[in-house]
Amino acid sequence: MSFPGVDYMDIDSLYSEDELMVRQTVRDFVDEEVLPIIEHANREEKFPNHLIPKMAEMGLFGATIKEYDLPGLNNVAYGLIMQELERGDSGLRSFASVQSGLVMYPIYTYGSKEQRDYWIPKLAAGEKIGCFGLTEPDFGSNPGGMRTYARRDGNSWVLNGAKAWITNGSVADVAVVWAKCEGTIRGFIVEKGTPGFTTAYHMGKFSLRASVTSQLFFEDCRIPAENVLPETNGLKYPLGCLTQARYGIAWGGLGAAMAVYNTALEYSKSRIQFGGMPIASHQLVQNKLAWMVTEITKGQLLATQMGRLKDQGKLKPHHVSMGKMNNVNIALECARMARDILGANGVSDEYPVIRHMMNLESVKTYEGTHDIHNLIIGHAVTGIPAYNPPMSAQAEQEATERAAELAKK
Ligand code: TGC
Ligand code: FAD
Repeated sequence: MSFPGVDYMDIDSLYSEDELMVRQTVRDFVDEEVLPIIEHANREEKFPNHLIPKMAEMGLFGATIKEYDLPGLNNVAYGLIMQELERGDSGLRSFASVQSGLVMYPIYTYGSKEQRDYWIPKLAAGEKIGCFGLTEPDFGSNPGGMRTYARRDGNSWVLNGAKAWITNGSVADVAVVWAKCEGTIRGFIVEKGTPGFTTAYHMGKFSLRASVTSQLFFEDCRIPAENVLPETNGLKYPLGCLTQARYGIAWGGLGAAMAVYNTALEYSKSRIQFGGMPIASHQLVQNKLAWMVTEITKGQLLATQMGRLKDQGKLKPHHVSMGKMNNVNIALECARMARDILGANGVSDEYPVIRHMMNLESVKTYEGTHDIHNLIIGHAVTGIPAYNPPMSAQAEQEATERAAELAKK
């Protein structure tokens, strides 16, 4: 059955015919190709690889790029794609986010013409899969502290270090890796199979099971000098990529919220308890449904305004933080309420609710945790960065000693 959408306040009137057509195309794809197989993929802890060529054929990778015969869609249409993909599964949206926002975006924006001409068509066609290595075992929210280093040696760069929690890491043909070198941070294109580059799966994940997550290791990994992204020179370059991916997640969260709300609504209308009335007739259940549809509607307005600002070149990273933080948070709350409304069925994968709920725990953490986004908003409104509060002399001494210990390992 086709997904009816969630449109409490004629939000569709804010979208153009083209935007609605793009949404419908992806909505149909998710209904027909994703929903029938996703619970199995989730159980088996496997990404549904057979969907990659179909997603590429639909132009879902690099959809906003105007060159290389790519669709050149506006940012609202792109957001609606992400919404529908995540209505299917966060892992599917993750795949598209990483490929488009974290791999194609930096190569297209910071890469040389040769790098763009070589990689963009292959990544768009899904012939090559990419991953983005920023997080390290000891540096998640604070990527500026990273300990992966690149050293120039003649016509090569030599990489040493490790990255953790990398989506698509073990299956990627190419990794965009961020490393410290010559007093700054730069992005490097590292191809699968390069000697000194190995990967390992993160096993035992109870969230985003239909998505591959891996560690990347670099041990005297020598890559050609021309594999550096020439325009990168500082932390703001990887953070700029995150702004792209976070924008997509703000829309994606809505998709997951719509999926669980719709499931809970339908379930509550058919589940009979106490005297023959459906549970939807009870005030406490209606209160939950009312909260969910209110928050989804507010989230739609937030995402749509973000998209319009992005198209006008006015969207700031701290706006995106509000979208990512809020829409993922309300999606997780919706999932928890939906799980409750479904009673015991809420913990069974016969329904999509528990899968979305578990997925959203990761989505709340990656691309900047909920609290980091609150700090970014706090920084924007007060002008005071609170990420790294001043330390007492003793705490600073202890931190220096800890860092020295870590560096020895
Ligand atoms: P700070 O001094 O504030 O900033 C350094 C420079 O960067 C600029 N900047 C940004 N530029 C573009 N976009 C952004 N979002 C930016 N945020 C900051 C800033 O203006 C400055 O520029 P300049 O010219 O002065 O040098 O840096 P900080 O070290 O104090 O850190 C700030 C903080 C905490 C906000 C930042 O480190 C942060 O965002 N941390 C969160 C890390 C994170 O989100 N990691 C995500 C890893 S990738 C991932 O999770 C993929 S999941 C994919 C999937 O499966 O979907
Ligand atoms: P930490 O930074 O250790 O944070 C732990 C807790 O401390 C959080 O609650 C955080 O909010 C809080 N905290 C930290 N600093 C502060 C502070 N200053 N003030 C207040 N609270 C604070 N990374 C990539 O580079 N590429 C990927 O493709 C990728 N994919 C991922 C896929 C999955 C499934 C997951 C789970 C993660 C992925 N990540 C990826 C990593 C992700 O970006 C990090 O997990 C995230 O940035 C948080 O880092 P951390 O886990 O080290 O948590």
